[in-house]
Amino acid sequence: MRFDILTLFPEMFSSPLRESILGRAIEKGLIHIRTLNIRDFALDKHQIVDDTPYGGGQGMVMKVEPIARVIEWVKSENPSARTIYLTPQGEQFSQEKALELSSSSHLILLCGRYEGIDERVRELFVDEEISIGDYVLTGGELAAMVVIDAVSRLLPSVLGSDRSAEEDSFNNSLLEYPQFTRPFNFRGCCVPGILLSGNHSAISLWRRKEALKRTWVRRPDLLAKANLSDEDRGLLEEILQQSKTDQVEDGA
Ligand code: 4GX
Repeated sequence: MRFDILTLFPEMFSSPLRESILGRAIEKGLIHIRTLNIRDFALDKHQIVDDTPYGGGQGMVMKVEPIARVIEWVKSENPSARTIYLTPQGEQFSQEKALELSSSSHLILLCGRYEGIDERVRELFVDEEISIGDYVLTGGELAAMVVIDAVSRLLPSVLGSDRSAEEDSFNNSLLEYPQFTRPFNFRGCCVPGILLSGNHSAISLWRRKEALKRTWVRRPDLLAKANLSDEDRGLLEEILQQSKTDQVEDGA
């Protein structure tokens, strides 16, 4: 899969996407990430990429021509590349969206700065707008990195064979159970005994119950959407009963 990032700050992408799992995916040729500096596509002597807004108001707006030229340049290589603009006005990014994008072969990620881009870029060149959440960043660069990271790890053989993206929380729509590794006792805080029992079916059941408990407490919205088995419902009933006894014991 290929990602072309259109940005005024290509340096921001050098380290974060080249470490660890994504670094190995690039080495193995599973993903290709290229940054294109929008400024290089400005034709005037000073390579100007922004200008004051028509109608007045504060700040600067990114000009249409350099962005049009860089997108047309990428599209001349591959007309089927999909152009995504990162903006708080876009569709909220999610695991489901990441999965959908992972079936594309070529994404163009447009990173805006200042007060945004000239509206005609959207009208003429943008296929899709994505927001990574309801907060305001200084530019679309970090949002593009979030999208690339979440999409890349869903590609076959990017995550090692020991771990499939399929098993993740959100795919089975529950939060994950708590994990422990050595030492057994850290400052008097011990690992739950069941995990040392060697009883694999009991361990699976404990983990499922902990995942349900955590989701019920922290993300009841996810629980409502989850596909629960009869066993899950039984465990949830136990969790509910247990929390009631705990409340009585606490004098709540
Ligand atoms: N999820 N930003 C875009 C420029 C901008 C300003 C005004 C449109 C209108 C963001 C996010 C995000 C900051 C990227 C502002 N564009 N992107 N940029 N949240 O905050 O994706």
